[in-house]
Amino acid sequence: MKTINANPYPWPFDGAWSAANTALVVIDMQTDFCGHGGYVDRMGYDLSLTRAPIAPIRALLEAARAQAVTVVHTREGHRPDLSDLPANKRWRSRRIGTDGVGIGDDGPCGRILVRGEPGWQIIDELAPIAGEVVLDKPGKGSFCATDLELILHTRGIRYLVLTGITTDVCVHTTMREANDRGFECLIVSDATAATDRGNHEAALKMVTMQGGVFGAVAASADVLGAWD
Ligand code: C5J
Repeated sequence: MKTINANPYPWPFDGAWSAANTALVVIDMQTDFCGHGGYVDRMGYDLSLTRAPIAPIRALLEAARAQAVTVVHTREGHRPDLSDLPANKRWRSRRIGTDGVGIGDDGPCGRILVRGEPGWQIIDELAPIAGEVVLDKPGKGSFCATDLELILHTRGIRYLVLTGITTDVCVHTTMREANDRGFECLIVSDATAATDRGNHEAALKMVTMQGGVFGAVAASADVLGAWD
């Protein structure tokens, strides 16, 4: 694969990525974050923001599948008995909006961010196919309380291309966790989004500080060009 024209350095740093040692990570493209009646919609945020990366992610998924690049899909959610839902996470989530409804409570798409509920499902447009890794996580980062690190090491993966929502929360937390574990990370600017445009832009900018403190940033067109 070709080195990508990324910011602040051509990615990856050593040019040594290949289909075999790279994973495309698609974070939390669930109805609760980008679908009508889901958690983000109920909180009153502009859904067009979190839906914007759907088409770029689809293009990256198609390219990754064609090249046999490992694909990892994550889903944020909690056990139905809420035994893995910290009290402060639930309490904070209930403060948004006027009805006191938050994570674990009933909404139009079932219980919010609860495993197995309609709102928790990955949207149809980006549904995983057989053989792809689907990872359930109770937190914002994909490495906390999951077997992601073990799966990546078992497959010999050292390079991560990060997509999904939201840029400033689950994508950034995952990128930071991965970077600290020695993975070389690229975040795809138009294949990620936040509930606030300024936060999206700030999160991307943070990556580029200190010579690329967490990795680098590139547009999906540049990733696709390198995968051709
Ligand atoms: C949030 C996420 N924002 N997937 N989750 O609560 O970023």
